[in-house]
Amino acid sequence: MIPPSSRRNSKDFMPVSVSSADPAFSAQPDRPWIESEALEERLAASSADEAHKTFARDLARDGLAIMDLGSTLTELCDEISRQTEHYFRNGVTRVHDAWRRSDAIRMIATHPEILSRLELAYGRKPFPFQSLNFLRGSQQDIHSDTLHFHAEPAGFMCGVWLALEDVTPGSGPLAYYPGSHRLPEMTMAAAGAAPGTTTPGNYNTLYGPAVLRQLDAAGLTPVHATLRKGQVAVWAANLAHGGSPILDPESTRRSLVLHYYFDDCVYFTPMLSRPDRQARRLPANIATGGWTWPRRAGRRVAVPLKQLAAALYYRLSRHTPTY
Ligand SMILES: O=C(O)CCC(=O)C(=O)O
Repeated sequence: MIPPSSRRNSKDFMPVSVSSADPAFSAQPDRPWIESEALEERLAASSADEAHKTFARDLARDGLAIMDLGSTLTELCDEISRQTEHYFRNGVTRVHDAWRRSDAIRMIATHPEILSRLELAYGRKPFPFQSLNFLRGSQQDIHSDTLHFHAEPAGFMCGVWLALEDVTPGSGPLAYYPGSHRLPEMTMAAAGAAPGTTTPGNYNTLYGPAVLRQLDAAGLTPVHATLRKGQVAVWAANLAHGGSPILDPESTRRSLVLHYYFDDCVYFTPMLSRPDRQARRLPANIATGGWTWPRRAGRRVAVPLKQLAAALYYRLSRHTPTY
């Protein structure tokens, strides 16, 4: 089901200015505007168009907002499918970072309309750092990205999901819980894991059930995003989401997920962090082909040598892991 306010058809591709004449909004906020009481004030001071403002309000209210960028995106969807088709052999259904070899993915990842909406909603400049292509429904357990990709200040991360074909109800649509982005962040420790002991095993047995209990206690229920080809869903970092079960085994559900961080933050992986050691990231920047160095208050912060070496190796190898 698509929220009614997202059923517009903005064919207009022009990037909009998100700048504001009001100096109160010229500094980088410490919280995303969508999480701030100042959102309406900020939108009132912005010259952005109504579609952008509605997008920001939807994201603030539900934790997920849908944009429809018109028919030109459907051609780009076909190009992305063409450029990634060869990966999906021998049972492969998921490809990491195909952006390294696909100019069509880089094109959507840096689409001015997506970047300008995110900048308006968050108040900092976004950059895409990772891509995932799916052939079928992912059937991923319900989770929040805050466990995997976090930032300091909190909240400056989001997921962008593009339907490369019409999503049918039996194909395992993206499932999400509107409003769940406002719940306390679920951590491995809150789910019952001893600090620094995260494994695939206790992730599945502890974290997944703890998230479902939290959602149940909050009385939240899931919605399936049966998007049309070319529609884009954006979710906030703490939104509970995953892949619903595939009911039609013959179905495909070609889709692209992009993850975005925002400038001038510290990037880290909570799942692998310990109280005494933050597992910092050196995220790729799909827009530049390089990296974006983590920063606190404008100054670079250290990234462990191991992480630096891994990022360098990954970049030089131009590896695209498949599963
Ligand atoms: O596409 C899906 O089914 C879920 C994707 C997802 O949960 C993610 O990329 O974090």
